[in-house]
Amino acid sequence: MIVNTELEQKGNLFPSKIINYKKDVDTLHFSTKNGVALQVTVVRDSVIRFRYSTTGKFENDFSYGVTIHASRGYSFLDVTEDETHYNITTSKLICKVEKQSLQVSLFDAIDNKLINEDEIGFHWEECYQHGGDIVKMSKTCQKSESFYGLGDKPVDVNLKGKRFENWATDSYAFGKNTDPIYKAIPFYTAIQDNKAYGIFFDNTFKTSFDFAQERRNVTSFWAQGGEMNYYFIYGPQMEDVVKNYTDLTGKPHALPPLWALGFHQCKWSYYPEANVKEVTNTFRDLKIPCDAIYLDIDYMDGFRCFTWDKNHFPDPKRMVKELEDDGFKTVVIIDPGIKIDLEYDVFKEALDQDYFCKRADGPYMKGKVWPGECYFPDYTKPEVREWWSGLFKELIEDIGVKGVWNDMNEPAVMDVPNKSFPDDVRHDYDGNPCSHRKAHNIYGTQMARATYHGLKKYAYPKRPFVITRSAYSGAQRYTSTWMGDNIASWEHLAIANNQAQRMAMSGFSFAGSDIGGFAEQPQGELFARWIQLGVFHAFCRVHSSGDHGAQEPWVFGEEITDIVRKFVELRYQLLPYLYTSFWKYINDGTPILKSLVLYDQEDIATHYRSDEFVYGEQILVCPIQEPNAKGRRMYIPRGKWYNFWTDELVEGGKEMWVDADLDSMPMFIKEGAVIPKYPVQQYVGEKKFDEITLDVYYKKGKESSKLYDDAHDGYDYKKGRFSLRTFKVTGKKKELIIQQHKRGEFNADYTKFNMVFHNLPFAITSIQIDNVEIKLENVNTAKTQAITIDKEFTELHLFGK
Ligand code: MIG
Repeated sequence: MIVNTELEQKGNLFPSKIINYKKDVDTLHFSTKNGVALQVTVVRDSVIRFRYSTTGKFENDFSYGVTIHASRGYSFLDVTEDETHYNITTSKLICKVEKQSLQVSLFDAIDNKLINEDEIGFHWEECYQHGGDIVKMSKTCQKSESFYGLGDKPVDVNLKGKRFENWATDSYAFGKNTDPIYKAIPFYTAIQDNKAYGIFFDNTFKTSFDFAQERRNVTSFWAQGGEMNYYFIYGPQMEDVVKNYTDLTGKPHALPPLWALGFHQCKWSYYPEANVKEVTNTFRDLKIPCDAIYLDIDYMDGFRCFTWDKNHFPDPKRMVKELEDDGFKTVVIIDPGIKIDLEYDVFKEALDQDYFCKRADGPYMKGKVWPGECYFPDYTKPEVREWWSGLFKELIEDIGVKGVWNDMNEPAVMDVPNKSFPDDVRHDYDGNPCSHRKAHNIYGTQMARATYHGLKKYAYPKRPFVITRSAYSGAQRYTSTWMGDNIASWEHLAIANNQAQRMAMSGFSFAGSDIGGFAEQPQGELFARWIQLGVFHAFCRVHSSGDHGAQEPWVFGEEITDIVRKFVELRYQLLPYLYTSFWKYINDGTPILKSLVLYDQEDIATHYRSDEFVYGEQILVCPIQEPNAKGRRMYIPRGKWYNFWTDELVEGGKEMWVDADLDSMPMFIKEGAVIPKYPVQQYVGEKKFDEITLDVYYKKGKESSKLYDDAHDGYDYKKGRFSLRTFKVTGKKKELIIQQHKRGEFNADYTKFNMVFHNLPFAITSIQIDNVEIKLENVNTAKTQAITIDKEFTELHLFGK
């Protein structure tokens, strides 16, 4: 139950008038007559941090959420004072702090329009039970205002009218609107009057957000402890808000290895070895591309982390090698619970070194998980993380496992009502000792972080791959994620769609759901529709509990197998497009999926759309989320789009019916786009190819597209060994020009581009490559017009009549 005394204002305390003000470089310090202190820090021109203390003293300024790599610095800062306010002006924002009440309002520095203002503003309630305060913030909500973000919430895209809580929770078979679930990402973006701003409430205690639910005109957020400490991030474009938030909390430290963007197959559990091989062999026999196979908890000896059940897996190193020779990377699960067993070296070592979490009065935190009674490492202690990283040496370096899957790290505990640690458990919190109330939401992220460092070290010179269930803001720096235990139902297909979009707009693009559903079993039709959605999520994995039968792509009959193959092949063809989108994400925080509101906020018709999204920047996708459908109505955002399957050109800015039998799905390409495609491979790196395809979609006018490439693994790309190509398309009535700009030192194996032209409105009469006319026999005019040319061209010019 969320307790907010907002309405009654019972027990609420408020700042009084400002009596002191001091400026210290980028930070303004205010203090009030009743001892409240406010620090306003200008992080960037469009990012301002607000930090309040009710005692006049601040805690040690430490955050797991904000990265040390965050950009800092502003181009302009000016502070003035008038009778009623202090006015802080940057090149993007004007922030006014009211002298009598400490209330804050923020304006666009260019047009002076109000963006957001405090309602009551900062206030608090004393927390008699635990000490400290319940810190609260309330802001005015404008009539037309909409809200987005908050990580994994299983709800429609627009959050207006709803209230949420952040407390990482193991939520087996959660449903639509279940709250909270696995993650705690206290960040949202709001849009009003075409101005988008974000709020990142960097507080790891239990936090709550109310988006005009309790009162129509008020948005509020509060925490059960800690500081009122939030970042105000101005756009005015939503995409810029998301980018700035991602910059603040961190982009992934490295690109994933390309295989991690392939298709993954998982189940609880594949064992023994023969069963694993049967699955992988069937993928190859049926020619369904796949790059990764997962081992769930049963591979271990009695669920002891870092051990193997030698009956089922007599020689893991050999097996992993054989799988790898067949193009499969092995990913294994590792949970936080360490079995209490004095014969077990991992347990013994952690006990001897004092690495386990303890209760307030000293005893160990004991909890039941899969191995039985367990103790749990305190991953919030640097020394413990270091030790944990080291445990991966054998698994990664020797056995050859390529990825690690961190589960149960909310942390989840069985057979207790709150499903987790009790509040009094102590944590180091990197030298800021605290109780579980403060460390709970960050526990999973710190585990994934320690795992990531282990893999990074022992997989070197290859890139690590980690996946986590629980996460706090910033976890995206280290790991990918999935949404936990969903259900094989049509409703959950829609939830998966919304969660992936929501995660992307919460700075965490490397995400996906258990395709087909974890609990229960899908019918073939649902499985096929879910695959169609899943191939457009950066993390693409089939997983199920196995309780209700098999969930491999071939168990639903031939028709479904063929549809699955078709869409997984499409994913593999589009890998260079996804990889380029991932590069944009790690480069400047651009989310890989864009909900329509993020794609075009100015068009208010997008503000309540939940189903459609843009994959990368130029592919519009809308999954079919109902049985027996022959198509669906969907909203096409403004601009012109080509139906991917028919090349029919449609004008957006309206809702329309789109045909999509079971073997198809609504998919559109933005006009002018150049979409790179690989040949189909059964796994990443299976083939060396001499050419790749560039699908060019004619546009009258201009459009620019990018193609990023590198060695697909390793770190040479960080030293300049990457290739970035920009294709500028200019279409005229009877001409099409494609100019290529190249950057970077990497040279891919392929030497040619097969240029395929879609919907040229003219018949080609001549072609020039870098001003040299080429023979027309070389043009394949069969269906679409195509031509194969050297990849190093600078300008391709088509003339027609
Ligand atoms: O209590 O490892 O969400 O993906 O297969 C269940 C067994 C523990 C929960 C994970 C799920 C995984 C399962 N785990």
